[in-house]
Amino acid sequence: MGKRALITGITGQDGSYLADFLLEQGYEVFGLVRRSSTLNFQRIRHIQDRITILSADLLDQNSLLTAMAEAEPDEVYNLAAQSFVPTSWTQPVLTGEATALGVMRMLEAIKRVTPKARFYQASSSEMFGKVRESPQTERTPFYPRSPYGVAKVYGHWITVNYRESYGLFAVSGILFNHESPRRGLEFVTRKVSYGVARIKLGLATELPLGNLDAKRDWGFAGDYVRAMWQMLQEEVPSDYVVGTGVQHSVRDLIELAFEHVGLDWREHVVQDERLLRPAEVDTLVADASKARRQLGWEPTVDFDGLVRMMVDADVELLSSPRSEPGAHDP
Ligand code: NAP
Ligand code: F7E
Repeated sequence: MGKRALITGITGQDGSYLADFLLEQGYEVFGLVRRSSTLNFQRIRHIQDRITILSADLLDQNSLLTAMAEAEPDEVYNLAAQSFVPTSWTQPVLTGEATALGVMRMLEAIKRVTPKARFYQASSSEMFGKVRESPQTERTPFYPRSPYGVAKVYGHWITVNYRESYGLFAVSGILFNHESPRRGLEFVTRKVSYGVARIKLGLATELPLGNLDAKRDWGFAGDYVRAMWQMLQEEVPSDYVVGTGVQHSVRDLIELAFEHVGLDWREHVVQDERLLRPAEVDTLVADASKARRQLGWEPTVDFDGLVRMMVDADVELLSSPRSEPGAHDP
């Protein structure tokens, strides 16, 4: 019989790629979805009849206990979170409830209902924040720079703590930025690819951006969900850094994206002070040697390939008559 997996955050970027991947592996997939006034299924529409949707919210312990009892999962992937860094300053309490305490509620649900289930926590390179060393490994100390980063540090350590306190198979993947045509429109890579496509098609002339000097290690989301699964197939639970090891600035990103459609970014990008953050993470780059060595994980898409993929997808999306942001494959 196939394994059963429960994914929180299945309507998000990573949840949708992970669901695709697990279905390909023959899993029965359960997805936890919170109630909202309009359905938000763009990213999972193509697999909607192959997965089971359960209604629950990370803020509601009872709903998680019920979902766990219904799904009886072998593997649980906790990808749900308030994941946008700027929102964590305007809604710090909500961010703490979902991104920090939500992890503990998930672990409690597992401990009480399905203690044999393996648990993946979506930790983040934002925990490194004002970096103490470069590149960052599993041993680099954390110095988060936003309420989001602080909440992720709680989620990380409560996962380690439940592993050590109760013997749960619980692991954290410390993932660096990963992107795709399914990325939310507010994150910088998608904001750029979508903005470039709009300018190319004559739908806009300007693209307002914040800090162009920030540097990130950007990879492709499809590669990163494979690493999540690989972590849960190991004999011994352990935490892993996942990233490409290659760093680029936001300026590199816009240069490449505009160049790809034959435009000069200097004629279109405008700096908007309101998009600067109260505290910035200036530089991040992964040393993913442990994941490469132990899991055999390798990224298949490099920065150039990623940016071109995203720009091409958005040009195609906006060129089609009934375009819907976020709905695009892959
Ligand atoms: P995303 O696209 O923003 O998706 C977040 C998901 O969480 C959505 O499905 C959202 O549901 C759900 N959610 C939010 N609050 C919830 C709540 N209270 N109860 C239940 N579900 C809730 O994020 P992503 O990029 O796929 O990232 C997945 C996870 O990895 C997140 O935990 C993120 O913080 C973490 N992470 C991401 C990256 C990255 O570069 N993408 C890197 C490191 C770590 P709705 O659709 O209803 O909003
Ligand atoms: O910003 C700069 C911004 O919002 C990247 C989340 O998935 O990855 C993501 O967090 C950089 C920052 O991602 C704009 O200041 C400039 O330095 O795309 P982002 P993020 O904050 O790195 C981590 C790993 C996560 O865990 C998070 O969940 O780009 N930047 N101008 C801009 N950023 C945005 N969003 N918009 C701009 O206009």
